Amino acid sequence: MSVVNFKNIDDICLIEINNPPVNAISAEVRKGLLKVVIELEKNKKIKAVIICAPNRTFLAGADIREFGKNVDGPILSDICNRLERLDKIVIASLHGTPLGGGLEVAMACHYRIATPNTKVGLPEVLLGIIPGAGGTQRLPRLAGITVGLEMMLTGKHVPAKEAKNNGIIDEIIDNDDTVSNGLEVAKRLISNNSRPLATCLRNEKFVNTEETKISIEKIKQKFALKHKNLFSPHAIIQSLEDGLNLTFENAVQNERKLFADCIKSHQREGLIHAFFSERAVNKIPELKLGKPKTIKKIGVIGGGTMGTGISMAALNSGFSVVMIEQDQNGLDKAFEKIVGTYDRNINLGRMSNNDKDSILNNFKGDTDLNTLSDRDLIIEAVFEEMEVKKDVFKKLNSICSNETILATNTSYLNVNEIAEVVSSPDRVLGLHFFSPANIMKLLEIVVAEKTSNHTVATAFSLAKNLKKIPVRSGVCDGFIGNRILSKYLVAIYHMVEDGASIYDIDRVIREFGCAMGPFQVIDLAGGDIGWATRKRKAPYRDSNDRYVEIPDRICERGWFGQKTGKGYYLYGKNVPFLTPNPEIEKICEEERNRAGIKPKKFTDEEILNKYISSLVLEGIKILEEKISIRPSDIDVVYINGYGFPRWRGGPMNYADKIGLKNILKHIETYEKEDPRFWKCPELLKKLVANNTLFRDLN
Ligand code: 3H9
Repeated sequence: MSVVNFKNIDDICLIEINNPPVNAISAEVRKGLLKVVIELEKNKKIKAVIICAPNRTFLAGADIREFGKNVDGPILSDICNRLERLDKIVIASLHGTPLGGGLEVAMACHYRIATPNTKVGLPEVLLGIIPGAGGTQRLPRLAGITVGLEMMLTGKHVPAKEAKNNGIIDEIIDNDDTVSNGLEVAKRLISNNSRPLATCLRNEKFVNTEETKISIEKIKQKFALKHKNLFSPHAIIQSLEDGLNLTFENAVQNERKLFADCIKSHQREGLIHAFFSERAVNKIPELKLGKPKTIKKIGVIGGGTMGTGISMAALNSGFSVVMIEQDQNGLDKAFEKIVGTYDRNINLGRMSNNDKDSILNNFKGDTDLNTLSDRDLIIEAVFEEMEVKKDVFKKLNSICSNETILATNTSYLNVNEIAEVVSSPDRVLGLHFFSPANIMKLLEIVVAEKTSNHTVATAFSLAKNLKKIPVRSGVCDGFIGNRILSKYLVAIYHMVEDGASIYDIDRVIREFGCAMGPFQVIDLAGGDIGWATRKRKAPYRDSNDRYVEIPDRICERGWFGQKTGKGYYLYGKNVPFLTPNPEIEKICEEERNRAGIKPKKFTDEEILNKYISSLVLEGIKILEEKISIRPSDIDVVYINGYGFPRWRGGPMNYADKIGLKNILKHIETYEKEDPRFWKCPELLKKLVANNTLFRDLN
């Protein structure tokens, strides 16, 4: 069976596309589609054409694996234009997720029908490209310039009802059979002698007026900050703006040129790497061997920031949650925080009072751990102290059945040690959520020595239900994310003690594309957190390791960042954003003097090289120790948990891009200055010697 099949039923031609899993428009699909279109151009009997894809979804877009490769085959844009020019009524019968090129094919058809659950969108911007098959010209003609631009600049998936209201879909049919829907509508349109107007000819919503200019300007301003480092959003706006002054044919050609520029860009490569990496996280050995258990009832121990965030994440996905706190006061505070978050969402129009009530119906707070005896899964989020955690797990061991999965939300502690206190450690694992846990997508799934395949499979299935991106990590201090974070923070403090300015470091890392500089992050999270970790580790610290005391001096003054109004920056009602704390530089100078260091100047390039090299250095060690299965998992952690620019594809992908040879050269140079900290991993030397990349290990 070919990927594109067609049959004529009387005067109707039914085209069915079948390219699993998501009917991506590969070269084969384009060839098949063009062949049918050429047949139809010659056929005088056929009056209507239906395009559908009766498996999982209508075409979900171009086959993005082909981007950047030399692939033969007709251009989708040309096929769309020929389809639109056919002298028959062309109907797209949609279901699933007609996205990108899929929606572009549909918009080139003369009439669009959809099942109620269909979601449409042009998500190209998320991949660093622009719609390249007429999307920037046809969408605004159907939905208007403002709606069209918003859709293209956010990449959001629009539900059928909304798509119908704004003119993208003509009819919603409450029947999942897209073939019979298509046939019914085709027969009706033929018998009514209707001939819907081709999209390219609809100009009423696509006019170049003063009002249009103002609307576009408003949208540019709205997205300016979000898109400041990106290339493709500006190309989308340009394509649309240019189109207002060009004929449709020329506008589509212009769009192709802009599309080609995007395809060549590093941003496209980085974003597509991120897309596939986020799907690769699920390819782990345990999922082949383990069978997920059904989880309905969740227990959360601890009502602090993490406990409330995890509870909301679970509640939002329909789980029943029991939260345990030490006393009623703790429970009241936690409940207040949860209700406050939902109330804010109601005020922002993101949910209704009814939604809030039904979510909170699934929530119960208690001070008695025994209440957790009926839970399928319990997540502990108590104080980050080994003995405290062990005590909780010992109690859970006697309260819950051997079937209950027990998870710790520790960020650093040894999950193997925690598991030892439980009679069946196969059901113990780490579920490391990131704060705020109801928002952040990343979930590190920490597999301990004795964690069973079933437990791991259950955790991955839970992550899917929570709409999180799970990444498998082995056990080590800080797992994947925090271990790398600890390393690069030390590298950064070394730089500061050597003479670099804290504010230059933050600026350079922001300019690189990170959401925030590391010192901003410390101020946001609270300097006391890192301080507590440093104190915990102090007894085990090797006296030969270089230790910079600057952050301790700052914490000793009670300056923990935003929550104390002072940290590396100053905070307050009338204090402008990113106002440096004027006393910090003095503390740095004193510490440099105390350590006998003669400060030197750092260029932006030196700062960036050291930052990236330290990230990659620890990433490689994590691979060598098999804490992470593949480099792309590290990328996913850094993009989704630590604000690393998605368009750079993550630190390991970025290292590939700038060349592992260069990373090796930097690390070997730094190793001469500080051989303990910068000891060069064998894996890096091997990769460079073999001329291979991290990508080859994925
Ligand atoms: C475009 O169309 C440009 C146009 O303007 C044309 C210009 C000429 N290609 O996500 P899932 C794979 S740009 C290749 O787990 P779900 C995916 O890797 C494109 N492969 O399923 C995975 O493979 P594996 C615009 C693709 O149900 C499998 O399909 N379109 C593509 O959670 C299942 O995917 C988009 O950006 C693709 N386009 O979600 C849509 N899409 O099993 C991107 C998916 O080996 N796709 N795969 O890991 C999506 O958003 C989601 O995949 C979708 C399904 C919502 C469709």
